[in-house]
Amino acid sequence: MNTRRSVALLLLLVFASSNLHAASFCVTTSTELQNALTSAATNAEDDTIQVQIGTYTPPVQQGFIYGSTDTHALSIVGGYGSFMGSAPCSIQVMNPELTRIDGGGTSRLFSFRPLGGAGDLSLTGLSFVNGHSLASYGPPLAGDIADYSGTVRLERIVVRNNVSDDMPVVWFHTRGAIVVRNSVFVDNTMYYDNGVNWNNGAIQFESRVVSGTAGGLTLNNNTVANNRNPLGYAHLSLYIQNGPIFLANNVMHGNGAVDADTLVFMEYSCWGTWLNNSLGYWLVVPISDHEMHCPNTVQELPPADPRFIGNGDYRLADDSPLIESGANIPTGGIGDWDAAGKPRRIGTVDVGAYEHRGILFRDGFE
Ligand SMILES: [Ca+2]
Ligand SMILES: [Ca+2]
Repeated sequence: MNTRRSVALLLLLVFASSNLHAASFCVTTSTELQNALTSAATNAEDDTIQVQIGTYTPPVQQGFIYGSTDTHALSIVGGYGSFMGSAPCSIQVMNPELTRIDGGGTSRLFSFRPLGGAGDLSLTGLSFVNGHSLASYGPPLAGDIADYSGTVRLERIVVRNNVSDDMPVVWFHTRGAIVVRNSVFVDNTMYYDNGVNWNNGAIQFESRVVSGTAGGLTLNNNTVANNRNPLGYAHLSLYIQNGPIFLANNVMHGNGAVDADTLVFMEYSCWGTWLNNSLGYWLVVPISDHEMHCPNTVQELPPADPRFIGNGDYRLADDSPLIESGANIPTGGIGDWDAAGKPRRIGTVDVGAYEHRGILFRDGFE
């Protein structure tokens, strides 16, 4: 067999094998979305669900569910559309606000519930809004996947104006790693106080590796602001067990205020670097007697009002101290797009989920 033929055969095999183990869905209605999740949960393949631009109403009370024994990966990506009569999902835009999971103030929104597995689970380019979960249904947006060892990736998601009557508004709990970038968690309310402060974050990410050093938390370029709890707490809660924690270019502001905007809980060990964050008032709280230093490096921006535009607009005002204040190449990277679906970096990357467009780019010049 000559070299050219063997390369062609190899390519054919690569395509054939990838097709054997990957399924792709394009959904344009709420029913199609849940049906795709149900199929993905049992097909023993890696899945991508492309979600057309629009508003999706979750099943009453319980929300959309991926309840699975499938150990493969699942990626759900919003922003798809058609153009000039082309097929659905033939083009993609990056703005997460255009593809909305909307609970209408009565339902929770979405949950990952695989019983185990190691494929990555990801949500990209989606908004989760107006969710309301009652006590027996759990958080509006959740991945309670305590036996899962894959990586959870949240990229360009917007979580806004949700209410939880019990537990956090957003809660991911896994034995794997969690990576959250360019995402917005704002104006959410929780009514919850079980007396355990690590379990009282409105936005809560837990990476609990039982042994070894896999897993970990990476949060880069997120905005977590104005989350409230009339019962006392509403901070960002990060729980790390036997893993590293990397925080870069995040802004946390106005989350509750009884204890802190940001609380980090470490059990057994904690390392990593924190670069160029504006964490508000923050605390690191040990859970056990075995902690190392947490983290190795902290370079915190000087405390300052982040100066959002205001009235529910969490982009940076022209005089924000967070403009041009980020770290360009942190561990975990910054991605290509900000939370408005625009290029992530102009000059030096800004702190928070939104890149300031600059004077030149105002008034329709974009
Ligand atoms: Ca699957
Ligand atoms: Ca910039």
